[in-house]
Amino acid sequence: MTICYLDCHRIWPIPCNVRRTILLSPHWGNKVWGSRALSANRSGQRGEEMGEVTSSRVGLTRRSFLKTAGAAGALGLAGAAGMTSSSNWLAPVEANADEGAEERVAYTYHQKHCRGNCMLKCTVRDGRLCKIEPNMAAAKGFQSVCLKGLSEIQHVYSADRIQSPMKRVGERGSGEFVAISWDEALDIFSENVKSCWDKYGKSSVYLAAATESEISNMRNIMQCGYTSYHGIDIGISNGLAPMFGFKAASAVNDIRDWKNCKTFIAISLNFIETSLTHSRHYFNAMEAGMHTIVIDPHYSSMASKSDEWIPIEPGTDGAFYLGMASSIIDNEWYDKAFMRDHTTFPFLVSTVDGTMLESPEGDFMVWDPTTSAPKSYMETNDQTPLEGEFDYEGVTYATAFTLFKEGQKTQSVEWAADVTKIPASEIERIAKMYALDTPSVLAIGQGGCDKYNNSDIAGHAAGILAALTGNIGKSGTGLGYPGNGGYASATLPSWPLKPEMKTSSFKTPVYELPYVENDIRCYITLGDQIMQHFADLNKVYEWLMTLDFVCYIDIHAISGSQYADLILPISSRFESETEIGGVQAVRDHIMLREKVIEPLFESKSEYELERMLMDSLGLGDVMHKTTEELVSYQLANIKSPLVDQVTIESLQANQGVMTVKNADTPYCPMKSLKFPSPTGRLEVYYDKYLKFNQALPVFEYPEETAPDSDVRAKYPLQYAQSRTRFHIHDQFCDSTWIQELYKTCVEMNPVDMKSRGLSDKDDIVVYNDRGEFSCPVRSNESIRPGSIRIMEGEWTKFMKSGNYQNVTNPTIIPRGRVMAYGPVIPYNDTLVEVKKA
Ligand SMILES: Nc1nc2c(c(=O)[nH]1)N[C@H]1C(S)=C(S)[C@@H](COP(=O)(O)OP(=O)(O)OC[C@H]3O[C@@H](n4cnc5c(=O)[nH]c(N)nc54)[C@H](O)[C@@H]3O)O[C@H]1N2
Ligand SMILES: Nc1nc2c(c(=O)[nH]1)N[C@H]1C(S)=C(S)[C@@H](COP(=O)(O)OP(=O)(O)OC[C@H]3O[C@@H](n4cnc5c(=O)[nH]c(N)nc54)[C@H](O)[C@@H]3O)O[C@H]1N2
Ligand code: SF4
Ligand SMILES: [Mo]
Repeated sequence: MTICYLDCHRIWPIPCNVRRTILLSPHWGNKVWGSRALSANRSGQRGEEMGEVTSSRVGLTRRSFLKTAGAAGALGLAGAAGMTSSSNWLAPVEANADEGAEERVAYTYHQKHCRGNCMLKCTVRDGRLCKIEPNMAAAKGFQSVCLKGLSEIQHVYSADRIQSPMKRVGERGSGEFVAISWDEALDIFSENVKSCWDKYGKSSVYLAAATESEISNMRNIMQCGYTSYHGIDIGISNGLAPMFGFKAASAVNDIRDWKNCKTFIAISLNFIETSLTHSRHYFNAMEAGMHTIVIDPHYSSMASKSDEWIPIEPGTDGAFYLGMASSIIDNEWYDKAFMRDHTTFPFLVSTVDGTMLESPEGDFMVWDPTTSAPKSYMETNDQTPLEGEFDYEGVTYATAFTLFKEGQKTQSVEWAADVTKIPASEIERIAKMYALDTPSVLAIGQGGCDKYNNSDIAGHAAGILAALTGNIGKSGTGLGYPGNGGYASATLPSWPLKPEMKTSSFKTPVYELPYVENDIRCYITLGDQIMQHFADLNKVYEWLMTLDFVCYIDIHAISGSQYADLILPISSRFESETEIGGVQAVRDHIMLREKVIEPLFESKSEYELERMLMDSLGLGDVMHKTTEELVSYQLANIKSPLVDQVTIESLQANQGVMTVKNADTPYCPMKSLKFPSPTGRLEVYYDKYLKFNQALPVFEYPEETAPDSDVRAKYPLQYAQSRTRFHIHDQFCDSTWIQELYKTCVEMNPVDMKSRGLSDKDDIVVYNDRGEFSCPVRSNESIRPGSIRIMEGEWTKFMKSGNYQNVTNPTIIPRGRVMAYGPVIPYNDTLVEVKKA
């Protein structure tokens, strides 16, 4: 069993095997930073001011409670009085077990956006959730829980729970609400949605859902525009997708296969914190001899537990990869046979216009030295040249590899050193290890570089490194984001609806809604997508103010709730009206969600709420009648070679979980080396992007944070937003148990603080031309000078003023519009200045 525990300085998901950490000494002008052991007290400061325990009990009918209690509002704990404030509340679980209280156990699963999906055993005593443990019926290696999971005992009963439906009574955005009945709430919902349908059509309604949301019918029944993601977690994938023919965006083996890896490079990835419960496999692989190198501007948790930390200039990962590629080329460390047989490097490209040579049948061509003419790539043999220029019918063709080598002359190792601020000798050393000390994994995160407009170039360049060296598909290799663990899973079908019930397409791309004229009139958000899924919040608020109807549906009243017309409470994964609350198939398991406790307050489970909302529109009859009916249907209709038969009863007989077949064999999806692209090869040359000069990756600086950016003179600090083990995005910010360990702050290197006259814990203002916010600053040597860091998801309520999104960069670049997954929201490409508040 694993309990991921926290103390004031660190959280380690397993009893940690402390590794040697090599700190390089990069030079900042004449300053040396990172050359000494860094303080362990990086982000988890024990606040001297302990998290305040809120025990306010505000009546449900009290007017303006949101305003009174701050933007997010505290409704208090009607019906759960004293729970959060009672220090003896936890003790009775064990201590009073013999006092005759009614006690039972139920099983559920936890959140997914931390990449966890932990299976939990919950003890309920006299109707109250009072103890959470890992479910030991899960397979070994999956029996985990972290502090966030443990603290649900307190978080479920949080003072920030939305307790009843509420309607706005003041101006939109004033935060003035009154509690109303469900009947009134459903009338408001249906009247407003129908009014938008009548006036503007069904596509005027936009439903946004947090990844945590499980419901899937209402978007189709309403035939509205729908997203759960846009502009997020797609940057590197944009660059990798063409290599796989747009049918995949990574080649990640099950992380249990890492024990076969020799060289592991983690870049823009803080895996042990952002895939906390998977991290045991990282440590297992290190024990088995895997050498680990972390490329990160900041001294991350991952850096602190790996063999090497190489600090990099933010936003320059692409240049690092290209420098590695030059090094591999210059030293001929590439795998010629792999390149010839499994990539498009030998394919012929016109030197005149960059197009790829195709046969009349549409086959790409390689050069045939025996006939001195092109032939189909399908006839590749060991004579097929990887390099060279060839004249054919009046045109000169070069192989894609020759063109790449030529292009790399301006992207040398020395050039990369200048851009990334990593010494050339280090780039070369890492390139050699990656190419020769194999198999190697290039593990790329979805934070960091992914949140820049040049991330597609980095993705393309990373793919080229794998294509040059063959570090892909085979056991011990890997390319791309490994955060979900790469486990095999069955897929559960959704409830069958009428065929015409499909979401409508957007006339304006979603990421641009706040910034350009568009047709959306009604915004329904499941979870706080207002704050999380856009940048430049002041613009987002301006847009919200123009809408006909804003409906906010969530467990807790998070920052965006104050802009709603109607707020609806849903319950957590521990609460359900019926014995069966849902099912998931993830991480090698089928897991059942049993009722742990009744829905608290007036909240409804998401499934129940969905049914009520659709009934209010007169469309509920197409849905399942109960959640149990849905779950039974899903289990009966799993079409997966990994599962023969599973029922609610068989799951219940095994503490709510079942492992899929072959669960203990690490899953390696591309081990046949038949890649999913049309040619079955890694397609390294992107002729589709010729117009952007990106057929082969050509590094571009990010816009705002480029060294010569005009904005730098006024706003010199790069603003990084990372994820933290203490939160899942905006979830758990309100958890007072977690606040005892981590409180909202901006972290800054002492060098930058000193030059601004700041002291630890001063309140500061972070600002740029877009806006500002204020919160305390914490001194942290782990932060790269020239950058500041905040943990994304922080609530307005815990700021001194403003919100962390007030300053973030929303700029979309034209190339983004043709990319596989659309443009990136370049959150990290943001410059700010700070001053004492
Ligand atoms: N506990 C927890 N886990 C989570 C989440 C959560 O909210 N909480 N969220 C999940 C989600 S949705 C995502 S997308 C993933 C993201 O998971 P990660 O990709 O691990 O995300 P981050 O921690 O934001 O960023 C990774 C690292 O990139 C570094 N970095 C920043 N800028 C750069 C750069 O320009 N170059 C390089 N090389 N490094 C840089 C940061 O310092 C950080 O250490 O996490 C998932 N897991
Ligand atoms: N500035 C900046 N912004 C960012 C990022 C960044 O790096 N910088 N990162 C971005 C990234 S990578 C991501 S993935 C997004 C993540 O942002 P979200 O998609 O919003 O994150 P989630 O954790 O999936 O969802 C959290 C919301 O869902 C609610 N919730 C929890 N459980 C449930 C449930 O069972 N059902 C429903 N309906 N709601 C539930 C929570 O109360 C909360 O409102 O944020 C993005 N925003
Ligand atoms: S927050 Fe994530 S890692 Fe922690 S217990 Fe829940 S699912 Fe597991
Ligand atoms: Mo994400």
